[in-house]
Parts: sequence; structure tokens; C-alpha cells
Amino acid sequence: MFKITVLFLLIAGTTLVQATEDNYVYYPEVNIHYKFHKKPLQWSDAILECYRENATLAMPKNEVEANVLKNIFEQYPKSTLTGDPNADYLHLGFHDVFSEGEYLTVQGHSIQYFYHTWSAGQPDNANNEDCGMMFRSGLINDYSCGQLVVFICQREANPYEMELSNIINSDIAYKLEPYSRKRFKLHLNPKPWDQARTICHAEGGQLANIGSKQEEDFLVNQIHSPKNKVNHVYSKDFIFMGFHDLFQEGKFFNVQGKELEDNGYVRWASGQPDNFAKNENCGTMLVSGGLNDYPCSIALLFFCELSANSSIDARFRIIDLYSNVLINYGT
Ligand SMILES: [Ca+2]
Ligand SMILES: [Ca+2]
Ligand SMILES: [Ca+2]
Ligand SMILES: [Ca+2]
Repeated sequence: MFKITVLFLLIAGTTLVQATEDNYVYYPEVNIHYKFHKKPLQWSDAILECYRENATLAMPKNEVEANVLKNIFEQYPKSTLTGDPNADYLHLGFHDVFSEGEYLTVQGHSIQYFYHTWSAGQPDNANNEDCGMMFRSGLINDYSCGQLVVFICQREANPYEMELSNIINSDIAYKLEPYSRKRFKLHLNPKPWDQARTICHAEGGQLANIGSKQEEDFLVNQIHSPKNKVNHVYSKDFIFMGFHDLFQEGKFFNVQGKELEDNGYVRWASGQPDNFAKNENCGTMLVSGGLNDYPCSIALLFFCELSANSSIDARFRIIDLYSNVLINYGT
């Protein structure tokens, strides 16, 4: 009897300790776990810190979630944040690093589908502000990415997805890679990196990332014949891909806001990344394979990808991105 009781206490104790160590608190009204980080960090470091905890830098979808963040922040008044140079500010997971004035979440979605109640006069891009934050009032602002600011990480059971990949895309230039079931399209009209990224989004996908050796070989094979069909003047040795170190020099993220290693396969070309002339912040692959960092503003061919669950022969829901109306097709 005694042994059974001790065992029970140990099990119960273990469970409690795990919950405490994790420090994520569940808010049933929004079905999200949050954790306040009292140590102020630069915006890109805050992303990485959340990522390491299997969470994302908090970005409210709506006013209810914004109020929860505001209330959590209120539990840490300025007087309790000693050593915080910006104690009335809270990082949020949005930015306009890629393109001035185009505000995206860390995961790459336009913030027009998220909470975006700006403080009066904001965004003002004062002193080139490209990262998102919230005032104690709950209103948002663009702010300098290099500033040290406290933040909240969030963890959702079912993370919000725009389901961009579920949009029907019948563009036959997308070729199916048989192992990953992803589809890739080589764009033959060279564009700077940010325009390439936008074009892939408009096609319901994203700038491509390589997840395996098979995918790398597949892309290399696709490059060779079209390369000679392009009449424009451009650098023929590189193809833009969906990663960058625009948030912080030397720290590479994919366009989904995750660390590059999260792709599952990272093979840099020899001697890369080298941030040549201190001006290489956008991802490319060599036409012969291997990754390289490259200047963002030079026009290159680029690969878009559609994820495995978007196949033109499946039955789909179409999301009208502008009205956010869900239309069901088929059963
Ligand atoms: Ca800006
Ligand atoms: Ca501002
Ligand atoms: Ca760089
Ligand atoms: Ca390079």
C-alpha cells in the first residue's frame, strides 16, 4: 500500500514539474498556450527563442488574442522589468524586412488577415523601422529590429494556416517531385528576390526550399534545358530559393519563418555562405546544386513550390484570400 502511494505521488509530482518547467500557460478563451519572456532580446533572437521552445513569436489573429497578450503584459509592469530599455514595448511576430511597407507575419502571411490596429501615426518607418511591436495600450507599431524588447511566445494546438497550399493551381509548369510529392516551377522571367517571393505567393505557393537530396537533384535536372531559353540578361549561375538572412546577418530563415535547418536538408555550395561584399542576404542554389547566399536585388530565375497536399486532382476547398470566404468543392 505504502509503495503504491509513493509511486502515485512520484507520477503526480513528475507531471506537475513538467508543467512548471515549461512555463507555458493555457488560455482557454483563445485555445493557445503563452509564455512571457522577461529577458529582452532583439526581434530575430526572439523568433529563435520561441522556435527552440517549439512555439512562435506571438502574433494575434484578432482583438480577443490581442487582449490576452495585453493582459499578460500587464502582469509585468514597467517596475518589474528592471534592465529592460523598452519596458513598455512587446515584440510581435510581424515585420516589413523584405519590402518596405509590406507587413508580413513571421510565417509570411499578410497582416491584413491578423490583428493590425495601429497606434496613431503608425507605421511611420522612423529611422527605418521594420519589426513589429505592441504598446501597453494594445496598439501596434513598427520599431527598430535591433532594439532589445521583451516578448511572448505562443503555442497552438492547431496553428492557423491560410491554407494557401490548398488553392487549386493548375499551372502545368509545376512539375511533381515524386518522393516529396511537392511540385516545383522554374520561373524563366528573372526577378529580384522579394518580387520572386511575391510571385510565388500569388500562385498559391512559396519560394522553394529543398528538403532532400532527391529534391535537389530534381531541381538541378529542371534547370538545364530552360536555362538556355531565357533571353533576358541575368546571372545564369544561380536560382533564387526561399531562404534569407535578412532578419539577422548569418542567421538563415526559410520563408515560412523557421530556421533553415528545419528544411531537413541543407547542403551549402563549397565556401558558402560567405556574405560576399557584406551584401548577400538572399538564398539561391547553384545551377549545379548546393546553396549560396546572394545579393537580393539582382534579378535571377527562381523556383516556386506547392506543398504535397495541394494536388490538382484532389478535391479542394478554395479560399478566397480577399473575402476569406470558404467555398467547399466536392465532398
Ligand atoms: Ca519599415
Ligand atoms: Ca514606428
Ligand atoms: Ca548575409
Ligand atoms: Ca555567397
